Amino acid sequence: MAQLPILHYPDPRLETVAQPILSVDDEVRRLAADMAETMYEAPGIGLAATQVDVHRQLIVIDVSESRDQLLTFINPKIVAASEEIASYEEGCLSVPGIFDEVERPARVTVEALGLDGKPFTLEADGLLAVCIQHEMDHLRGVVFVEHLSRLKRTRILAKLRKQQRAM
Ligand code: K2U
Ligand code: ZN
Repeated sequence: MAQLPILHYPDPRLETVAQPILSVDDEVRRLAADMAETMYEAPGIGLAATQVDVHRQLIVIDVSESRDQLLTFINPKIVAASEEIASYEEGCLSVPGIFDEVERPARVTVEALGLDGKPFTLEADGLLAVCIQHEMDHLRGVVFVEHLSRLKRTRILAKLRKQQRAM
């Protein structure tokens, strides 16, 4: 397995819309394993293929305290979302050091393929629901800061540019 480099906002490659995976083969399974290793090392609770500059519909998530409950979603689709909205302070491995409140549906139902190529359906709430929606945003080319106000985004960009100059 290998750790993969993570793209940092505002890299335009993060705006790429991911393509569906047509065949769940060993290459896809190797990519998922590398993404999981990258996520655990970061550390993070989710990672989308877009963030490692692979524009295919694949996300890995582990919201467990024990860090041993890995979920892999291939070609995920949200097929139902609650009217109830929940607010959660989100971060992103592609936007280091930035955290802010984002409002999203509190519960979602997701249909996807597993690493065995078989379809499954998952009902999620809490942090798992937030993470699934956050990662699926990445597959649409959307970073969580796009949900914030223009003023906040401007301030975040200035902070990130200052961070990058200091490196
Ligand atoms: O996309 C990413 O970079 C993964 C995020 C996942 C996330 C989803 C929803 C809410 C917050 C984060 C990273 O894991 S950010 C780092 C992190 C780690 C643990 C808890 C919260 C944030
Ligand atoms: Zn993210």
